[in-house]
Amino acid sequence: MTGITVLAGGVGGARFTRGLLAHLAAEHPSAGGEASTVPVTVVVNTGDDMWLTGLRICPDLDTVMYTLGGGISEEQGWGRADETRRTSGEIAAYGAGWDWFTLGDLDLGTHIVRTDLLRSGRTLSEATEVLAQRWRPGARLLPMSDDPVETHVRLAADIDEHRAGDLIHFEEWWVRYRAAAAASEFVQVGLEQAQAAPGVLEAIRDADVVIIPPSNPVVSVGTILAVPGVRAALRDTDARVVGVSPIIGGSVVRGMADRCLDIVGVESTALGVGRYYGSRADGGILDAWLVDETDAGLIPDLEAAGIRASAHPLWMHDVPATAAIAAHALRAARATHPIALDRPTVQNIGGTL
Ligand code: FO1
Repeated sequence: MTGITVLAGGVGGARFTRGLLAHLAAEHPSAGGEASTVPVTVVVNTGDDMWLTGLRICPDLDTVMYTLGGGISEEQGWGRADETRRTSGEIAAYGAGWDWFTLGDLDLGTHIVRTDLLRSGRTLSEATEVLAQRWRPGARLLPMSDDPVETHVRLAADIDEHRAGDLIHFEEWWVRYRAAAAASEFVQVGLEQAQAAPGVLEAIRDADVVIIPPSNPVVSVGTILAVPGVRAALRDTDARVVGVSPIIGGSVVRGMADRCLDIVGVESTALGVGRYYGSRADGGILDAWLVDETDAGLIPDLEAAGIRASAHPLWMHDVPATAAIAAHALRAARATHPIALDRPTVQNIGGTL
């Protein structure tokens, strides 16, 4: 059994994967130490990554690692629980770093160790593996690439010290300007030279199911899809590819993904995003698409676009609600194609190898 691969960004992807792991632990419990017999790989967006005060910051990798490892700040969705900000206060007092981008004291521990590993010659994949050994996320975390790829935003108007036409890092646009600064395009700096990280293309090609969680379709999922080889792997895989809409009832669930969709000219609806991903029959990536019950009226239009859609409650209120969404996603995969998860394996019937 080759399991499930999730292509995730930050908060939405991390929370969805937490629910998926809870569902699998309940449905496919393992006799051994692992929670379930179904291996899960999370391919994580690294386009939000940056160098800041000498440290390599990987927001989405850390959000997934902390969320699955139990260290996340639930109210923020990012960063650590029980965080303090003494060191970032000192950094700001020197006029260094970004005073509008908070690096908590506990979080800095992760950035310092990761940067130390990178400076000692480890790849981002190797560094991620070392950090994950402490957090035991219950899934394999793979950066989409070990090569630096940074999403930048081209400003459409002067703002502060920036001029129209300038490129600023996505995190400055997202955090300092709350995605409200006029912008004309996203530019993934370094993408052409980037290679998929070891194991990423195999994790897509060999999976039983690939899930596109409710992450930001443009700067998170879109960036992963733009890594050379990823779209081809999605086209060629025998896995069923199931997406979960990040838009419910015409508004984004959290974050400001609608601002990103506007910039790339995609309608901020479950139909718009479904079409943006496209059906595999038409050269897109979806075999199935989950929309919220309030968007059930969009299903005829989605079907007309060749996208097999179904309506379910998609609010990730808590882990059980998210586990139910994951169950619907796996059922949608089975509906399009019998998958290995259904076939009883030795472990599932309590036997031992
Ligand atoms: N988001 C904010 O809105 N404000 C912050 O100060 C902030 C700091 C931060 C530090 C580390 C980190 O891993 C994430 C951080 N984020 C912050 C969240 C980040 O902008 C988002 O998680 C993703 O980049 C978008 O998905």
